[in-house]
Amino acid sequence: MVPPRLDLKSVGVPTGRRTQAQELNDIMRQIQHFIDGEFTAGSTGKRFDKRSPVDNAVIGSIAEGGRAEVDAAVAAARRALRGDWAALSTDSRVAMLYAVADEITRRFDDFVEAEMADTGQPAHVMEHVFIPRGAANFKVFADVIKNVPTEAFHTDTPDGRGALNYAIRQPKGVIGVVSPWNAPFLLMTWKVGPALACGNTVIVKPSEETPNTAALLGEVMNAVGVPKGVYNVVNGFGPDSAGEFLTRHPGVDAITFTGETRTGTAIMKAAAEGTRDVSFEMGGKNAGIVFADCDFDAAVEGIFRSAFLNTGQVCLGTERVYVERPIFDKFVAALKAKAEAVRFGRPRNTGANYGPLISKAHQQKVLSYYAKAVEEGATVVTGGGVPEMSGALAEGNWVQPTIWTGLPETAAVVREEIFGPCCHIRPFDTEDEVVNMANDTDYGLSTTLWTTHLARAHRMAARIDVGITWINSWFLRDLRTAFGGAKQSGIGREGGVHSLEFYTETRNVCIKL
Ligand code: NAD
Ligand code: 6OD
Repeated sequence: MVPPRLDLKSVGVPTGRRTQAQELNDIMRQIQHFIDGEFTAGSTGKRFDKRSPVDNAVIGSIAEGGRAEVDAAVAAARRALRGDWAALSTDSRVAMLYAVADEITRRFDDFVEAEMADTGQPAHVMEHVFIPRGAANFKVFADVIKNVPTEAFHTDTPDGRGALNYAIRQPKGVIGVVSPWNAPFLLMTWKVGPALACGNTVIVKPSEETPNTAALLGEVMNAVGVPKGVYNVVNGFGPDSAGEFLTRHPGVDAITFTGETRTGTAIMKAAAEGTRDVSFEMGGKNAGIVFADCDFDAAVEGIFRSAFLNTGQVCLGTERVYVERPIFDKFVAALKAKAEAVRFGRPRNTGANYGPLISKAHQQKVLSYYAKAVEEGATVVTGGGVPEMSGALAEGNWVQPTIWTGLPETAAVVREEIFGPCCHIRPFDTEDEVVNMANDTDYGLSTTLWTTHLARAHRMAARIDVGITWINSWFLRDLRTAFGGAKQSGIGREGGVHSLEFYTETRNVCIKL
């Protein structure tokens, strides 16, 4: 699929007298790095294919960065850090970030198309969730940096004249941003927005699966006059490629990473060299808890979204569902009906509302868990395989939304993050029992809890070891709040003023009066 309306200046492809269709095709085929304000193929000469999740057709060729590209990006980011970017007043920087958000909004359709091409997810998810959040990620942190005060103390001294202590915030430096593929634009800008608002410069390493929107953002930066070197993108893989070279580079002052917990472990080791700071958002095996006193229809809809949105590829998603026994059978039947009603198809197909998984490799991983669930004795309530697709779509990475019951809490599909459209549902009888089961995991990202009993909701929220508990809701975000994972789901908190802790160094100034 060739997405329409991508800007022809996009990735440094010479336009010449070629037809628009040819040019658009080239843009899809040539994803470049964005270094020092220029799109470049880099010097490795290596490229790799981008395949569409819907049919595995090759839709792009991505430049693979090596040490030279990372070196160039770091050099550019360091120049900008001390040069043109540092020279801007906070007001000017804030105005520029507002302009970035406005330009994203102006080119909304381009971002929607680019992200749809990368992920194969339906247009409505891009239009209502992922792309608007990209714009918001710049505006919210522009507001934060403008409005959050720093501390000041009047200090007593023996001579009675006193001293004034006050804090100033300085940018931390060059920030390495390593992003995943599941919500590429939202998750990348969630880091780039606050990093730039705080006066840092960034080098983004997007997922090798989803390079398009990071490249488009380079165009946006140039269009609104963000100085060269402030925003850089180097494409490539993780180990022994751009990801590792970036995170090991001594010119990178701090690393913010979103992805798998085991990748976080590797990046933490890299960051230990030079004792650089890290902020990590990682995996989850999140519980959904449904009490018999819930608003039943809302709970079914909420768990359906949390288990199956984005084909289950949401770190905050629910792969373990616990339902209070009196409504267990009714709940399972209602969720089954919704799961069986999804309509698979291409992102722009108005008759479809459900997309594929990101890659063949991921499809194989998810299907291996589907097989494992059966081996471990699960009752397959629905799904468990690949839907029947015709024509080119038969080559896509489709899997059925899948619900299991009947497994012990020790089963692999109940313990391990699958990151697919599936969940195990188990009945429970008491609050203590369900709290123990919800907390019996190495992860601690989120919970969604459904009850109309106010005291119980508060009680449960305090007892579940996660970064965020949603009550009668899921993925309802206020970007001013602290966001992050407990246990192996993350290190640190971002959001609102919490992002300032990571993206700035607070310095104290003490004046004897
Ligand atoms: P991943 O860890 O495989 O890859 C993420 C990024 O890290 C990619 O850009 C990849 O190229 C890079 N990378 C891989 N190995 C690296 C290395 N050794 N050094 C440097 N970079 C390296 O994750 P993914 O498969 O892209 O995303 C899915 C995972 O992300 C899931 O586990 C999901 O739970 C997690 N996730 C968490 C959150 C959150 O907010 N907690 C959000 C989204 C996704
Ligand atoms: O909403 C966010 O800020 C956020 N980090 C969401 C993560 C989604 C994971 O797939």
